[in-house]
Amino acid sequence: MAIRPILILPDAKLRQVSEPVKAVDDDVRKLMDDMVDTMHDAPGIGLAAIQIGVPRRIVVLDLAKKDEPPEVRYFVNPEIVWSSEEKSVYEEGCLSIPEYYEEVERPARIRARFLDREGQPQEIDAEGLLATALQHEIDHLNGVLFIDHISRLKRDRVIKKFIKQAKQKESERG
Ligand code: GNR
Ligand code: NI
Repeated sequence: MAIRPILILPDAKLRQVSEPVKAVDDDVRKLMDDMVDTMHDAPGIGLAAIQIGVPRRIVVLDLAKKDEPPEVRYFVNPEIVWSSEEKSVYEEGCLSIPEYYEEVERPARIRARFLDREGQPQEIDAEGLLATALQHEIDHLNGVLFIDHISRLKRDRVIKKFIKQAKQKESERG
């Protein structure tokens, strides 16, 4: 188990499309454990493997509140098979775009298929924060960030800010 560094905007890897997992084996489970450690340390409610630089279609979620016991969920090769016409709006954030929050509109309810930690096929009906978080994570697997769902003006502004921050950090390192 280990906490791994989280990639930050504008890291080009965040735009990569992740590859399907062929078999849910011990290597995949070890990676998922590192993802959970990294997510809990951050802390965040979800993490996609590409956020720690691994381009595989793997997501972990834990929507439990701080004072509640952890409720980790594992999703391998998740696919949305149905989404509602009805939309809902949540204020989203992303560990790869720290300290930036904006409202995003997405389908209010989805049905997703995925493999669980044991490689067994599962289906889930999600609504509320679970639906939002799962869509946010599946976007990551396709190289999509939540800022792609906001206005171009706001998106360009936040990208510019993070490019500037990255340049500053680079010059500090010398
Ligand atoms: O920790 C996170 N919180 C969050 C809040 C609203 C909508 C989505 C999220 S996911 C985010 C963690 C993250 O960046 N996952 O990719
Ligand atoms: Ni994210």
